[in-house]
This record gives sequence, C-alpha cells and structure tokens, in this order.
Amino acid sequence: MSSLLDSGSLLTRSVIRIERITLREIRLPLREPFRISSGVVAERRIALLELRDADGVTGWSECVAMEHPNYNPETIDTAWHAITEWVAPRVLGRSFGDPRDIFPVLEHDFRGHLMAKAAVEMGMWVVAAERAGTPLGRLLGGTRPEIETGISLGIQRSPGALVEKARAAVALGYRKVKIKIQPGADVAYVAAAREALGASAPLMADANNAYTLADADRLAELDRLGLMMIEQPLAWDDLLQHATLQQRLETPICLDESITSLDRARDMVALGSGRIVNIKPGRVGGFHQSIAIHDFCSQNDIPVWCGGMLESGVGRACNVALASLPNFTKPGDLSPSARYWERDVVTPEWTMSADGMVRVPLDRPGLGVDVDLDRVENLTVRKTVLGGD
Ligand code: OSB
Ligand code: MG
Repeated sequence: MSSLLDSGSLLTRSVIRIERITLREIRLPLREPFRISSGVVAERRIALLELRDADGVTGWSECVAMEHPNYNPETIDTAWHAITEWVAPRVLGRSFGDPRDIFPVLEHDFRGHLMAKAAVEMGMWVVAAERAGTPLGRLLGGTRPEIETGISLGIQRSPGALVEKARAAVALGYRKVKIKIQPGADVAYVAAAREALGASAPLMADANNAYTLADADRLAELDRLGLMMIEQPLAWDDLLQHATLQQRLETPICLDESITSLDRARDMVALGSGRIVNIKPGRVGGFHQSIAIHDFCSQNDIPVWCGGMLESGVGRACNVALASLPNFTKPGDLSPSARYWERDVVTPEWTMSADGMVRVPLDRPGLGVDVDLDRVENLTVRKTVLGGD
C-alpha cells in the first residue's frame, strides 16, 4: 500500500481513492429563524460527510440540501438516500487521478441529485487537498487571500424591523446587504432600507421565485432603488421568462436556482436571462462544475459571487475556498459562524473583520479548519458508514 512517505509519492499522492464515508445528520438551531418567500427554517438539519482514503487521510464535507424541497427539489432525506444508494457506491474503492474526473463519473446516466453528488465530490477535493498538503482554495485555483462578505437578511415583520437589521449589518462591516423579498414585502421594505442606509449602500434583493411575469411592473419599481442586482425573481427552473423580464429592468438580474450547470449558464448568456451569477457549489454538483461556470462567466464578462445555504462551518470552508477564485468579484453570502449559530462545529469558527472581509485559510492544507468531532457526535441524530475499513 502506498503511503504519503513512500518514494514515488508525487504520483501516489495525486491518486484519490476513498475507502469509507461516514454520513451523519446533525441538527443545529439557528440563532433566529430564517424566512424566505418559500418557507422558513428555524433548525438546520445538516448532513456531514467524513471521507477516508486507504492511507487514513480524511476530509469533511457538507450536504447543503434543506429539510423541505422549497429551494430546489432535493431535501436532506432525498440526498441521504442518493448518497447511500447511488453516489457513494460510484466512488468508493475507485481511483481518480484528478479530482476533476469525479463529477463526470457521477453524472454518467445519473440525473439530478446535484446536492448529493456535490457533497461527495467536494469531500473528495478536500481529501485531495489534504493529501497534496495544499490549502483547498489553492487546489481550486483561488488567488484571493480574503473575500468581501455580504449578509442575507430573511423576510422581516415590517420595514422598520428590516431597517434595524440592515443598519446593524452595515455597522458590523458587511460589504453587501441582501434583502429577501416577496409580494407584500418588497418595494416598501427595500425603499425603507435605501432611505435609512443612504444612496451608496450596497443593497440587493432576492425573491426566491416569488414572482411571475405578471408582476413585471411591480419589479420595475425596484429600478429606482439602485440595487446591485435582483436575484431569481421568477420560477426556480426558468431562463426564458427571466430574459423577457431582464429587458424590462435596468437592475441586473442575478440567477441562483436556475443555474444548475455550465450548460444553463451558457443558456443564460445566450438568452440574456441575467447579467450576474450566484454560484453555490452544492447547487451545481460540486467544485468541478463551479469552476467551469466561473471560467465561462469570466470569459463572458459575467461577474459571479458565492451564495450560501445556511451552512455550518464545514460547508462554509468549501464556499470560502471557492470564492477565492478570481472572477468572484462581488461579496459572497459568507457570514461568520456567530451570525447563524450559538456555536459552530469547526475551530476556529469563521469570523469577519471590521471591514467586512473573511480570510481564506491559506496557511493550512485542506479545509483550513478543524471539525470538532465531539461536538459533531453530540449533535448527531443518525449515522451510517458506507464502504469497508
Ligand atoms: O436563495 O440564497 C438563497 C438560504 C437558504 C436557501 C436559499 C438561499 C439562502 C440564503 C442564505 O440566502 C445565505 C447564507 O447562507 O447566509
Ligand atoms: Mg438566492
């Protein structure tokens, strides 16, 4: 068996072969419930993966699927099933010379389940980074040592409540304030935030599919509020109607839900469905697709930024590493641990500087943070071990 210390290790080091995946579900209560147009979450059910290769090198990753299928069709329970039955069996015991080769294997005659695939694919990149002694961000092609951070504010009771939260966010140093909107909590809310924070405050809105083209006049009222962008106003899987809407709006449309692959990003550009892309590696099947979308957008003058799914510190590590790539030119939804949790599952916890930057851990190989295994075990409500030992 090869080990990290063998001669010829340059070659053996680069081969990735996972022997065992420990899949756990933990439950982490959010400090406050997070409401988007399609639902509310108070306690995050999170699947964590611990991948181990034949040499005992381990890597952690997170599956970002939510409890209910209100963001996309996946849920933690469908992902659990998909990982167990189909994703893990495809990669366990199989050798990959390059982490970029993993995603095509997961896609072959296997439709959808991108969050389940992403959890495993990203974990394998983490193992590859650990093996190579390289920070994950570097392995992905990242260049930035720190990333601008934005906050995503859930739908509030009243414009006044939103203003209070938005003011506090700016005072903390956030470089972007994203306001969740829906019919009945849109123009008046965003206008109140604009009024309170001033003309130059970096504001945007995210509708999570709450509108149809029949609402175009209403959405056009947002144009006068000087938003950086409006995220995914129309259906979760639409591109064509967004193109029609974008022609009506001055504000750039940013797509989130609709961009599930490089092909959908190409379609967005071909159709003019939007001018900015929110990349969430979980949504697109992992790092390989994220990098492909990033590169394509870069060549087509489409700025990208890294979105979030209320991840624990494990998923955040993956997002921060990805967001260090050069075309992530707008602030990411990469809030520090304390924004979400009483206590995170990693050490050190994720923090943000007073000027709204999150540091990329380039001084350590792999994820760049340690998983607090005792805490994870304490929070675990189910666990299964896939593969041998
Ligand atoms: O649309 O970006 C979204 C959270 C859950 C589901 C969808 C979205 C979000 C967020 C949270 O906006 C961003 C974060 O993790 O801070
Ligand atoms: Mg969104």
